[in-house]
Amino acid sequence: MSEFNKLAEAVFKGDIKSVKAITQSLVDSGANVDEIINKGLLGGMDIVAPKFKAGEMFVPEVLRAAKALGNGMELLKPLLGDDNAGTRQAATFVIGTVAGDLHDIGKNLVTLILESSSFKVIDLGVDVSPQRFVDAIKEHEPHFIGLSALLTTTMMAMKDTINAISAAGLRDKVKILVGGAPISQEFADEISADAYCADAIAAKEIAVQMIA
Ligand code: B1M
Repeated sequence: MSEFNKLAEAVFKGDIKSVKAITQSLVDSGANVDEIINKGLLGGMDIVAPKFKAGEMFVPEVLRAAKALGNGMELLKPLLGDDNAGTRQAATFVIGTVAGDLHDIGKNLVTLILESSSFKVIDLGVDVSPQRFVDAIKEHEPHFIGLSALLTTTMMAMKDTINAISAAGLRDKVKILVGGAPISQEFADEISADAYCADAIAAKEIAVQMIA
């Protein structure tokens, strides 16, 4: 079994000690950080997903896996290099998972990648109401709003959020980026978001392009 597979397996098992040890040993051996994230840490969630769907894994076990993944990401955070920090120092990003939705692993990953690229990120957490996004725009005057949704039932809360931002007269003050497993480019267009982000790296790259 490769070290990446061992790391994925440790995430799946929620074995924090092994996740930290294998992540560190991959770093020490010079492995590519993107590969450690994608093949190792997120590879673990790829094992979790079908088992959770099939009812073979339950919420506490999934949360343990998520926690283990987070511990691995924390070790990698200082290594997520910044290629062009100067241009982004003033760019603020308000991010949150929309109302009714408690999934935050993807959002946290996006936050980590953005912070590592010198964006100032204000994370509103999960189950964030449209009004809280509106209030955050008024308070922080961000360049970007990031909306995350993982459930087909909460996708429409993205639309509600964008409508609330428009109704508050703030739509032209922010770029709205959306992401999450059920989200697509078509859906982003339908709800008049400014961009769809397939993953955390895409979110960073799109935001960088928008402020260039
Ligand atoms: Co949930 N869950 N879950 N869950 N869960 C899904 C989403 C599901 C597809 C599993 C399944 O049945 N196949 C299914 C949704 C089905 C549907 O809607 N059609 C589901 C369900 C049904 C539920 C519950 C209803 C289960 C229940 O209680 N009966 C419940 C809902 C709770 C709620 O939110 N109200 C629930 C609960 C949970 C847990 C609490 C156990 C846990 C969440 C823990 C946590 O987040 N702290 C959980 C998990 C872990 C999952 C799966 C297994 C994994 C999600 C994940 O973290 N993926 C998931 C199955 C799946 O997605 N295949 C599932 C890894 C993560 C890195 O990827 O979030 O896609 P992702 O993020 C990516 C991109 O999408 C993008 O970048 C990220 C990194 O590259 N991205 C953005 C995401 N947000 C972005 C925002 C941006 C930009 C990019 O803004 C700029």
